Amino acid sequence: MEFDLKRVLDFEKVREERSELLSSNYFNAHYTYSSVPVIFRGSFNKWAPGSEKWNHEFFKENFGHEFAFAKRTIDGKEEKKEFLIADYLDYMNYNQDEIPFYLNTQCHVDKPFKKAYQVPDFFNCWYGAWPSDNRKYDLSWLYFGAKGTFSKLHIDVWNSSAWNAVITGKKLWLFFFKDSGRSDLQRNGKSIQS
Ligand SMILES: O=C(O)CCC(=O)C(=O)O
Repeated sequence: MEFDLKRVLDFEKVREERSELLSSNYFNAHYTYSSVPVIFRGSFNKWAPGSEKWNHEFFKENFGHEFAFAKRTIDGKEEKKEFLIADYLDYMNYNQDEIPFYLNTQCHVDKPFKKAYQVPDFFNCWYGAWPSDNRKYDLSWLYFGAKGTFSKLHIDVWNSSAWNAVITGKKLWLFFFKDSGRSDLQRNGKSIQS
């Protein structure tokens, strides 16, 4: 898919920070409450010591035996397919699909893996601080994506904000600011006005 990035991205608004230098007050004022995306380069391996070893083989060994659903949308029609995660990791490398399936899973949330990374204090929120028994969802996902996979333009569940770490590969995010004039943002599958 070809994008004219200069037309859709407003690079001026995307800031970079050093996570070890940030206080929660500063982060909330500059990013959370003002809905501004921010990039932390090279920080994840400090939050998750050892994560440089989290490659396909690592995920195969730890989660390969789990099943998860992958989705894709072709001509507006969503298809869903269940994969053994080990098979999906092979599919990532060898599939020839024009629009490949994109898999996400929460199979890590009850496992020791969830403790393999520490999130900085400034990402804490009241929902995450609740005991897990009281929470309807654990808002944490692992995404495995073959080249060319994508998520549709959306607003996150409950209008929440998210942090994402790219563990291997490359990922492109497109953010549309409230004043961008886009009226096709999706919430719960329904179009909403931006
Ligand atoms: O990584 C993706 O494709 C989607 C991630 C997402 O929706 C999120 O982090 O809120």
